[in-house]
Amino acid sequence: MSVLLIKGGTVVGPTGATPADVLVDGETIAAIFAPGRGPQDVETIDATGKYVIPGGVDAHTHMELPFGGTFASDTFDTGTRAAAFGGTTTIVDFAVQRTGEVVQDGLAAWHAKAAGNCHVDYAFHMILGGFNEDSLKAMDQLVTTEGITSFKLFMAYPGVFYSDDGQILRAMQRARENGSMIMMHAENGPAIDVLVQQALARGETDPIHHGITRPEALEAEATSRAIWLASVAADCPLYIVHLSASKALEQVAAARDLGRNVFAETCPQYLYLTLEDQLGAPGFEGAKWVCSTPLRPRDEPHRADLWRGLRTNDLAVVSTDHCPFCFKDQKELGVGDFSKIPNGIGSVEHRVDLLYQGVVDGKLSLQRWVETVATTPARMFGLYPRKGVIAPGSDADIVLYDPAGRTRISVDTHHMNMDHSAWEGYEIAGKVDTVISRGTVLVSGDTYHGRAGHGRYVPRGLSDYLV
Ligand code: DUC
Ligand code: ZN
Ligand code: ZN
Repeated sequence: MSVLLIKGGTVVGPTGATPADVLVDGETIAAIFAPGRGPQDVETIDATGKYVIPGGVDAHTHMELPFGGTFASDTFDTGTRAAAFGGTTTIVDFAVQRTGEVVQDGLAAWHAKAAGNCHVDYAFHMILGGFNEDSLKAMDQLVTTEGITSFKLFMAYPGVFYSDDGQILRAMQRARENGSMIMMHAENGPAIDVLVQQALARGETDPIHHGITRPEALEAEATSRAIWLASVAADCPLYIVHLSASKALEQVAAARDLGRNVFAETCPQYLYLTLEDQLGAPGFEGAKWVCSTPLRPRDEPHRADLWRGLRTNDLAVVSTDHCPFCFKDQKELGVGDFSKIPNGIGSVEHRVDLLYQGVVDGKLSLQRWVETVATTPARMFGLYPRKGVIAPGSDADIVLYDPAGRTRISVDTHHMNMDHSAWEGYEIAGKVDTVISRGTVLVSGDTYHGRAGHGRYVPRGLSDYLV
């Protein structure tokens, strides 16, 4: 097993930024030294001028998700390689139980897709897409023997992944008993479907109508309903995924002020992109940014409120909801009918950079950057302290981040399996320099040293945050 000293950098974690040298022994971090006090006779990586941060943990990805008659275009191979390039060394992907399918069969299918193909470590949440009596028993089994401690339910997508309030309540009650977390796609699907049919009947078929027919009120209403249902289930832990709207955030903040087990994430697209500028792009171009929840109107306060929520911890985590589809043949399924555009944006490669830009812009502290992209997702989903922190005994998942570097995002240079970039032309005043996963250097400058099969399945424990 090789020994490696990362020398001369500034180690950043939730509690501060400190000049320190990090000793890696094999797959784990062995020690942290005051600068220059580590062993002299070992291999070194010079981190002078760089931030040394825990590898990113993206707690929301959808590799190969079946959706809208097609599949998300990144495989576990291409998607985790792209993640590595962007400084993310662990993903938590969503295994899927389709309607009518046995939960464990859905999980086995997800293991089969991922095993031997991942470049970085991976874990799973489980989507309960066909909730019934057996799902309740399966939840217990997944928590106790499979290392899956969080379950996603959908208040949206009737006829596909949708659960009604009774199903949601029963899942929440079971989660309260077995200690797991309910993750909620909080949008009122039946009401959205009415608006979609009305829009199509009026001939409103362009991509922007995807956003207009999913208004803030229907995200806020569903978020509020989920929070109330969780209170009926004895304060079942609840995590709202891809929160995009100010009024939904208000619901989360109010619950948190009462000390409730309510948490939320947002995604880079909601922090930067808008209904008018992207979804409303000319012609069919806006299809690139069709995702749910949708991008929100530019002149409303959503983006500023989400940045503030990240600072105040009403938003605990930034994930990507990485769900890429190519424009050609995939997004194009919705030409002439926005409701047929597969929902999703690909960002797994860019999350760490895009949030670092928030530091540069004065919207987040350096510590909060690391906390929201690595430490808190690890703690939220039972991966800590193995992941999400630079500390003796933790996995040596380490990123050297160069604040003097620059990243220009483009389809020409990204590594995701997509024929466009939702972030084309974005410039970040910083750059992922070196990426290490369990002691193995995957990325060094622009050179890739990783391989499919390096990434391992990581069974998860219960969330650290539950009261
Ligand atoms: N939202 C998306 O944009 N894509 C996949 C599923 C989801 O909820
Ligand atoms: Zn969702
Ligand atoms: Zn998702």
